Amino acid sequence: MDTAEMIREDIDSWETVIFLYNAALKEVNTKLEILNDEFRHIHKYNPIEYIKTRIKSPESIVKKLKRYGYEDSIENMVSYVNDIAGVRLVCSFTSDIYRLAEMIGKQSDLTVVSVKDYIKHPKESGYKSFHMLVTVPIFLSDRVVDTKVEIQIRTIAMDFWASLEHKIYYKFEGNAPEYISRELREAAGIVSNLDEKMLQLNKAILEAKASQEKAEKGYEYN
Ligand code: 0O2
Repeated sequence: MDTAEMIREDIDSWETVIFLYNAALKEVNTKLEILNDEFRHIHKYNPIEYIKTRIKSPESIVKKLKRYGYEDSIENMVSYVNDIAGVRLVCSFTSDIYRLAEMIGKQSDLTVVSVKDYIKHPKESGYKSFHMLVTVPIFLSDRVVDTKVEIQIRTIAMDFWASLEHKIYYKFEGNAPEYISRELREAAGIVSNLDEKMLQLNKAILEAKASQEKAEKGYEYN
């Protein structure tokens, strides 16, 4: 059963819906923490720098429904607003993003509904991030409800840009002067260059460390 079916059956209160989305956030958050811990345990490396979770505000939900041309009802909200429960994974390098997306895709109790790769295909604004819409089963006392969660995966640099751009855009309510949009796109380009530079540097550091270790081992045997 999904959230919309559950609402059609009997439950139509805002509190119940928010309870479900909160439960879904907890499930996904715990899952991601375990994946991160396992990765650290095996590879001595953290792919996730930090995790943020949020429930979309009622004002933003209503705005989105209006933008899509739907009336504001609980049924429309669970059917058409996919990011009511949102998890943001922030990592160091772009390579971590795809590694995490693959790990999430392999979780047998998560269903990947859709994927949007705004890293390979950035938005007009310059926005970059990897989005996955998943459903997670929430086990209640008498039923199981598949609940949607949007997972956004991005680097620290992408997160820095997106957070500031979001604030600036909100100040203009989407109608920023052209030169501001242009400069934000330019800043997004700088962020991409920085991400690329840090990725290359990290590769160089790992290679240098590996050859140093190899040389030290060789020295021990002689
Ligand atoms: P907030 O405040 O973060 O909740 P869909 O969800 O598929 O029906 P939508 O909304 O176009 O359609 O989905 P998309 O493109 O996956 O974007 C959803 C979220 O991604 C946004 O939620 C933002 O969090 C983020 N996002 C998308 N585009 C941009 C952008 O240009 N700049 C920034 N800073 N963030 C962006 P909300 O509802 O807009 O906001």
